[in-house]
Amino acid sequence: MSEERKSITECEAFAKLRELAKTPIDLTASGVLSPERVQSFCCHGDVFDLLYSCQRVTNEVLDVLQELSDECLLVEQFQEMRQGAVLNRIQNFPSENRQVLHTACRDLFSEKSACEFAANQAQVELDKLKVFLAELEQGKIRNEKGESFHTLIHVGIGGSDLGPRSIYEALRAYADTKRTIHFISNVDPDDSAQVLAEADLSRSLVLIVSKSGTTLETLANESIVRKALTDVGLDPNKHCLSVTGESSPMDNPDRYLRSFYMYDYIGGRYSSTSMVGAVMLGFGIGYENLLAFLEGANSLDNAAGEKDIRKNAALLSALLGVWNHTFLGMSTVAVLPYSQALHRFPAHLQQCDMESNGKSVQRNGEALQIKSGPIVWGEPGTNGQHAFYQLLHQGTEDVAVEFIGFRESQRGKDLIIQKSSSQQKLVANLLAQSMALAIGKDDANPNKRFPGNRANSILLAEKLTPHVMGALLALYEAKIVFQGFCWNINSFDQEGVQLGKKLATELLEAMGKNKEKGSLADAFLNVAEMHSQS
Ligand code: G6Q
Repeated sequence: MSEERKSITECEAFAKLRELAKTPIDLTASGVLSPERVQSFCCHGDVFDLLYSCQRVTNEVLDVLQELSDECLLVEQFQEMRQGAVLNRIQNFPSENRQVLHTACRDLFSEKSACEFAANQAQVELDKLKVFLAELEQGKIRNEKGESFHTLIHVGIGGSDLGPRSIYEALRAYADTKRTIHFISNVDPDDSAQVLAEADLSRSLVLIVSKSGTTLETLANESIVRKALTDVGLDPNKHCLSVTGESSPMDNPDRYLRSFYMYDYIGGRYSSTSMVGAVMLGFGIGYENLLAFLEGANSLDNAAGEKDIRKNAALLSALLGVWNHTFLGMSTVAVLPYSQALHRFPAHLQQCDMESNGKSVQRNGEALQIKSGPIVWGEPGTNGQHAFYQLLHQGTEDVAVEFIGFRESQRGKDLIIQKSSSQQKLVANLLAQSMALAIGKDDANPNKRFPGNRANSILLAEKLTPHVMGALLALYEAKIVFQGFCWNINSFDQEGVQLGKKLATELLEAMGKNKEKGSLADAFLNVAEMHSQS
């Protein structure tokens, strides 16, 4: 099927949507936000409800979005991906040419997996991790003095940091309070220095995570941490663990207390449910919670196979995004979780979405004729309300908003103050913002006028548990993948990050040759000159 895919602009639904986008529904018009609309524009899933009455769509638009989904074979491609199709490629040009099988890492809970070989490989690694965690628990693995390890320092960057870190932050309420997790990602020496100043190295495991085993930042940080261990008389090989690709330069079990694999069919930014996230999460929140997280992700992957867009939250969310971005021209999406635990989740989505869909070439190698991925950003509410919501309500930029909320708090520690709990205040604020963006407010004073008609939706679940976090992660992964299929781009490579890396290496060399103070500008000019001549 791969070569039969239509570009979105060739779809009949594309022209229809263009036409419909000339007169989108006005959410501020009287009676539009009716009880019927609020009730029927709700996609109920096992974990999430997607409330989308405040999106600028009608049933007619939804019907054509369904046609678009069918014409672009979005669900068929998603299923092909899960079964191991080589989707990470650009036709007729050299490319990574790989399968895309992050979903296999969690396809471990039914009799038959969509891709048996990849699920088997995931199971082998998970079993290794289970044994390792049990040995730590039983005191079979200890430090030189016979003490237990109570700290883990996770060293990695990009996909080997952002997803795992945001998930750990999200699930800290479930963490073993006797254990501590630190992260080092930046090559900025202050990042490692800060962590090394705080951690008790003798009781620390250091997890080096790099799929390629060649990433400059991670290798530099590994060396810094190894030296710090050696400096206090510890043997780094007895404290360091690794997660890397098979036969990468880091695939050397002699240098690590334990080594785990991730495979080249899992992209870095999609790797949180592989060993990249699992080792640290297993240590921090325990094996059972890790399994619940994986199961949540798997349940969402299964739900994403539903073709009816009104019954598939990931697909609907993707298509609402395409409607807002491609047809209504909104160039940016704010993801606003009303949950402090999700404070790093927008940062993960920034990478997952923008590195996946920030492309301008189609899968057939031709230039894209429409805009691809939007700019994604966000912060938790209510904090964001006291920061950038001014622009959302009254600015000249039309920002699509995706709220995420939970009926219950994670920890259940709350207090009734002025007749409401803090959780109720949080949820009331979420609903208020959604409504204010949609309906606006007229005023004789132009400076106090709220134009409204600002598209937004709410993803609502009961409580942020490990299972729900897994489902949330997988929902966004599926959303991003569906949008990439729709725009006919390869969402799985990242050529756009290569040039800067290459120039940094050249600049380092040039800086080495010009050691005197003030020579940074010279180094910059030397390298720029080399390239403008080439
Ligand atoms: C993600 C990207 C990128 C990658 C980092 C770290 O999809 O490929 O962010 O995860 O560059 O790479 P390594 O895991 O190979 O160190």
